[in-house]
Amino acid sequence: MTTVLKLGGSVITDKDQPETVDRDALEHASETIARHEHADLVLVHGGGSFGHHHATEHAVSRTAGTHDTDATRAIHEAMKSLNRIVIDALATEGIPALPVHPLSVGTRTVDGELLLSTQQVQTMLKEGFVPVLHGDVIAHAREGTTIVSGDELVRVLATDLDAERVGLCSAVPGVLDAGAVVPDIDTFADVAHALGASESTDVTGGMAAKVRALLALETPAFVFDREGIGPFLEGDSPGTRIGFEPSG
Ligand code: IP8
Repeated sequence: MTTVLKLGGSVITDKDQPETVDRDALEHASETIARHEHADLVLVHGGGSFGHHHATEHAVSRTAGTHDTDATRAIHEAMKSLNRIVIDALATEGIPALPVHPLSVGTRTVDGELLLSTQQVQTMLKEGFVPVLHGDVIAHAREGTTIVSGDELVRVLATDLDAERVGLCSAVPGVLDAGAVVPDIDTFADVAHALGASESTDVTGGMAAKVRALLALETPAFVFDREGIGPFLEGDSPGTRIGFEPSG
């Protein structure tokens, strides 16, 4: 049973301080994953203060591209640095984590559709590794390069790998409406009134984009904070359940 878990950039970095890791949060997440079943687990992490500041500086988003190689490399290298730090933290806890860089395995069509090769992820899983992907820049037909968010990667991975559970660990304990966690979301209209813009620099749309991406899945998806990682990996339903009604 494949599980896809995204560690949000706002969980593992200080989003307001350029290129700053939240070591305590990253260690907590790594320890929690190590203590739970992590066979058949795919991890994805977001950009946080590594990707988003560079993307904003160079005015690159999911739709607005660049042909500037230096800008593309700056964003990609920042994300690779964060990925290395995440992999190291996981490895310290004994998790057999391996990097997968979307720039090298994904592309966007002229219509903006994300195409991602997942054979390497599937083989890694079969061989007992934990693949770790990350938000990145990718080549985009007629745009040069654009940003691919971790949420988009989660969506494609969940579909291609036929994942049974998807979890997004974010800075908040679920999707919030007036400060309270919304337990279930079945349509975007349920929460449209509650989803404002993300407060920190985030070129990929914050919680609204997250909810839309998860609604597109035919897989139970959950949004929770760091305290939800353990319960999620144990098969519980922490935070907000989005878009799929579990049958039992
Ligand atoms: O934090 C964005 O990924 P996200 C990645 O999952 C970059 O939206 C490079 C800004």
